[in-house]
Amino acid sequence: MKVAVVGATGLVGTIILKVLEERNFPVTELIPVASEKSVGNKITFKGKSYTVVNATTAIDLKPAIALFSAGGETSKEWAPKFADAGVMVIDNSSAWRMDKTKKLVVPEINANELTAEDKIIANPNCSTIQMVMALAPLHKKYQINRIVVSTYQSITGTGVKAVNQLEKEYKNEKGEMAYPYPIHRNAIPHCDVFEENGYTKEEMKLVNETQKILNDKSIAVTATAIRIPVVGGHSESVNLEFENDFNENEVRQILNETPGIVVQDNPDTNTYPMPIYAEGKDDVFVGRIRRDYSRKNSLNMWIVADNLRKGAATNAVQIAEYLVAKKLVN
Ligand code: 2RA
Repeated sequence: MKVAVVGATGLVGTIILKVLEERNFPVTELIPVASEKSVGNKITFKGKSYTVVNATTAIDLKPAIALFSAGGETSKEWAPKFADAGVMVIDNSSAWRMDKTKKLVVPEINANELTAEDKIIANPNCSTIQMVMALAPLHKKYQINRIVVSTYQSITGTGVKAVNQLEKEYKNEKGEMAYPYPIHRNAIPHCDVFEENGYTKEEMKLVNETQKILNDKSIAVTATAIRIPVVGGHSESVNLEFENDFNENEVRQILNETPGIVVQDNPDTNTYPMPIYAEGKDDVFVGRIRRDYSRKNSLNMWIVADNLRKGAATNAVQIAEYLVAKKLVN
């Protein structure tokens, strides 16, 4: 199968290529796509060298699937052009996520909604993916009424510029700033841009995307997204209020039995998820599961995942795997 990776030279694009190789996705020909400044560069994939091309050339090469991770503007312009050429697009930007005509997919939760007519499929935001992975089975069992989430997000979510800023600050050197403030020895309560309502786009993604993926606008969600000087993954402190009461061990059992979830939860042995150990893995790790005694039918938990993998690249490749498995793509 001819597969295009649009944004192949970026942080997530590079991980998409790695995941495609690791999972032995049936790529017969890779079409790495990037901006004009990278056209002509070479990329090695499965031991073979490929030349980076621009989007126009990529369409002419007729890929079956195009995995996009090139920002919202590029997706808005080029995803429809790829789709009009018969290519199934899986887009990692926020461009199409809240479009009523587009599916927003975490394969373990709602891949079954996909049809061959879905030519542009939206990959949810990283912090949303890891949260709904844990919440979907609990919503099904206990009906979630309210979610209060605080995220502690890796700088890799911002990209190479942020990683460079932290490295420079760590060495006490001056460099390009990805954030309005130092990130070393700091926590910045500002992920993405502020909206009129005082929340950031990142926080509103957690609200809107969660309701869309769980297909339930009655779920009340409020979020605070924090950037911290960590590289391995995003962490989330989540407080849930259910319609129905629950049993904590039953919650652990439900999560343990959910594909893609690993429960790490034993205070006696200091066992709980941490980004340093989640890095490079595709699972979503859940721990610190405990009743919130201050409120009826309420539960606290801690959720950690590698934001570049299950939060982006792996989820996108899993969508592509679903399309192939269900013969929704030629
Ligand atoms: C972030 N989730 O972490 C956003 C985009 N990757 O910055």
